[in-house]
Amino acid sequence: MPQIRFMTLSRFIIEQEKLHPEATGELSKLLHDLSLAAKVISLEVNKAGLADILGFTGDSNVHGEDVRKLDMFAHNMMFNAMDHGGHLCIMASEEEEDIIHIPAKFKVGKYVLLFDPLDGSSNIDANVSIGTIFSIFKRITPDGKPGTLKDCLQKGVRQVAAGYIVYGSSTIMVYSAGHGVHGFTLDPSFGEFLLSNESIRIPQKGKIYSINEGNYLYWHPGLKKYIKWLQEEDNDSERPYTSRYIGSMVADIHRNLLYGGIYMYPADSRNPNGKLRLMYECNPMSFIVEAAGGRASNGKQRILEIKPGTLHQRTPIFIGSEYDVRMVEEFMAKEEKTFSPGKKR
Ligand code: P6P
Repeated sequence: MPQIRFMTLSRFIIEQEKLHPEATGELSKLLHDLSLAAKVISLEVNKAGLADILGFTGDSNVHGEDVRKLDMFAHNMMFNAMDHGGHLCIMASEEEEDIIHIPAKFKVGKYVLLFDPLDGSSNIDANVSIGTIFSIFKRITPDGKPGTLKDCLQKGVRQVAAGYIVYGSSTIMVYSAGHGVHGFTLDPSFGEFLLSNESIRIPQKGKIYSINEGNYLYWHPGLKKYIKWLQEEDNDSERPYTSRYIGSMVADIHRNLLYGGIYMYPADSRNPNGKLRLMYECNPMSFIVEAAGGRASNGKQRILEIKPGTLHQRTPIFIGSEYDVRMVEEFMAKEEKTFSPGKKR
């Protein structure tokens, strides 16, 4: 009788903690609180045709993007799940322009949480997979006082943990606290995340590329040559690759993490910094992919080495199997002199 390994996220976190004597248990409790938020958000995301949640609030977020009710629900759920545990000194969210302080009535902790509560929200009404992304740092300002923007604006290499939850055919939470990348699938029948992918490793080379080819005209010439190269026939390098683009970064990267491949959101002649946000999208996803043996850059520099200037800054991103990210970097380097990202129109 094959032994069924009934490993819940909570039990796994505790067992992982035992492996590291220096652990105080605070990060474990933080991750546990995050999983609670994920369960509630998953419940709402998976309710079909719920009129009062789907659709637009009529508001727009800090970036002028239409905010959907589920975005704000997810943002509020993350805040309400995380503000009172005593583990955080400050938070930041894609949905809030400024940093988010811990209410004065709650204890201030030593960690910093940045999150995108619901990435891919333009897909909500079409029932396409969407996701929550989170990034965790240790504070760098003195303990005991409220956290500051300085605590948030740290290089990605300083993250102590990061992860995402993808709400798809099932709800999966993937995280790393620096000791491997592990995936847990939510069993809705009793509301537990069960270990489903232990020690995830991304294939060194993939056969899938993910990019919005509708922007081809505006791309770096080296990127244009790379994509055309991927579409040529060559058995040795397993070309042509397969194009898969969901339009939800978390879902695209999750698939490529398991199967191998590359996700790209480049700068182009209209958007000199691309579209995706460094602090709560690119840094956490890069932390995960690198921990799984992959690579993540802005085309020239490792994402995790980018020194942040502002909370919502954007960065181009090329992320996935090491071979594939290195290949696109080479194609772009050869054409560097012939491209300069234009000013945003
Ligand atoms: P485009 C979703 O809005 C998102 O931030 C990512 O999740 C996704 O990969 C990308 O933007 C899609 O953007 O311009 O291709 O529609």
